Amino acid sequence: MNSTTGDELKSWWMPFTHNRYFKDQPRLIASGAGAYYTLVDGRRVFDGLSGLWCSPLGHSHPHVVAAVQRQVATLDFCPSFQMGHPAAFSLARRIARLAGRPDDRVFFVNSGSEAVDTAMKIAVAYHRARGEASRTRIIGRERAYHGVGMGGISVGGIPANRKMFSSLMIPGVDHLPHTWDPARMGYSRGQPDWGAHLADELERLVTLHDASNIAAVIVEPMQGSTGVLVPPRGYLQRLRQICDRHGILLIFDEVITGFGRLGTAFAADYFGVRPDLLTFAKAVNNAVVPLGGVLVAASIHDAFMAGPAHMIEFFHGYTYSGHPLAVAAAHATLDELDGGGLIRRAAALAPVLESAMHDLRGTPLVTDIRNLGLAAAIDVTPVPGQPGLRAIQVFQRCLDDGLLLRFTGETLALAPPFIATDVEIRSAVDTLRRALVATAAQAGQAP
Ligand code: PXG
Ligand code: PLP
Repeated sequence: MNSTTGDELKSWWMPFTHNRYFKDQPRLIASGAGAYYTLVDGRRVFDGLSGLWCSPLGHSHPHVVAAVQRQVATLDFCPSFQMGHPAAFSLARRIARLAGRPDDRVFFVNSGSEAVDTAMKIAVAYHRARGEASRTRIIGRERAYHGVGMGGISVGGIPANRKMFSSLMIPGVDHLPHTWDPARMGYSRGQPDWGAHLADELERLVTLHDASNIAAVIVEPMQGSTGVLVPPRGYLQRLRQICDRHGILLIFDEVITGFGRLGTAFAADYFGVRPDLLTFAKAVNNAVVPLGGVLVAASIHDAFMAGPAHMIEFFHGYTYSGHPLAVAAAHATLDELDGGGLIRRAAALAPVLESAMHDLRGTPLVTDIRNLGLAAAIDVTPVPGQPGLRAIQVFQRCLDDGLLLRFTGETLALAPPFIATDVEIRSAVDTLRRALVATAAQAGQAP
């Protein structure tokens, strides 16, 4: 497939990758432009997952490229402990306004994992600052992905990410059940009608642990990484009500949903639910330079602003918080997403993706189809005794046919860039259909 030899590939221990399988059959990308990658062998593939859910403008967008090039030649780094640069302040204000929460504050970090760990620390420190130091417990959810920091895997709900590290994980965590039940919500278009009552499990956990010990609940408004698990109608509203009743903070992890994936600036807008803390990363700057952050309700921020003014209020931060290149890329990205109307375009494309994906119903191997905004997933019948293999087979056929999508477990996910056309989206789904039919035929399971 390319000229890179096994020896040249050996030194990089790749993240979340079957390293031996990959290095045996490497899949290497040489360049990206717009909605397409070019592989090292010259083939062009449609980027059906917007990078890793993070490149809504496609690749090497000229406005973003120019902004980063200008910035690196002007101010390549600025310490953010005790110093600052103007564009980071204006970016924070811009994000708070985009969220419709102009008085809220933004704490910058460099990834979704850091955003999650930061939000957890803010939640616990906030209660302590208000004299409720016993509120330390954080409630996560099964099947959740909140990154790979010690905090994130603790509240996360992916067994493989957790099982090696039980002694390292933070204590005092509990989990809500996930909301996916194929028997009751299979093939739902958008939000399933069934399942709002699953939020009542939070009441049960509050009774068990007592509200006075619980700091926060963290959920992805739509679970992205584990396969586009869409919240049942009314579920998030009910979580909000229960949190309010018991003085528990609600954290939305919007690392995937933030900055337009659902056709609104944030999932909080889509669902009409206001979280106390909101984590973001990825699409905020089209993933051109690592950047993440936490949007913090003004009242939470204000609780920290006690004590003498020359004292540090929150002992937390990263060397690269508010990095000038990341900030420059974010300003340019927001010009396009918001000013340039690309979030509206994502909303307009969502029904195209929904209808194309649901037309796959009845295609060999397909066992469920889910979608929300410009994100969708199908589940496939596993190869008996070899979990995960079927999705890899379908993924590989798609790649060979010019489509890059995402596989995880028995799920294949599509989340195209917002610059994609409706023709490209339908064509990507057609490629997926061909791959399913061919994979089934080879396995002797054709209809
Ligand atoms: N929270 C959520 C909701 C995420 O989706 C993170 C936190 C962690 O972000 P960082 O920047 O630390 O990776 C994520 C990341 C996939 C996939 O294909 C998803 C993520 C990352 C990589 C791949 O599903 N989500
Ligand atoms: N380890 C050492 C020895 C450090 O000096 C620092 C930061 O100064 C860190 C880790 C944390 O690095 P970062 O701020 O990039 O998260």
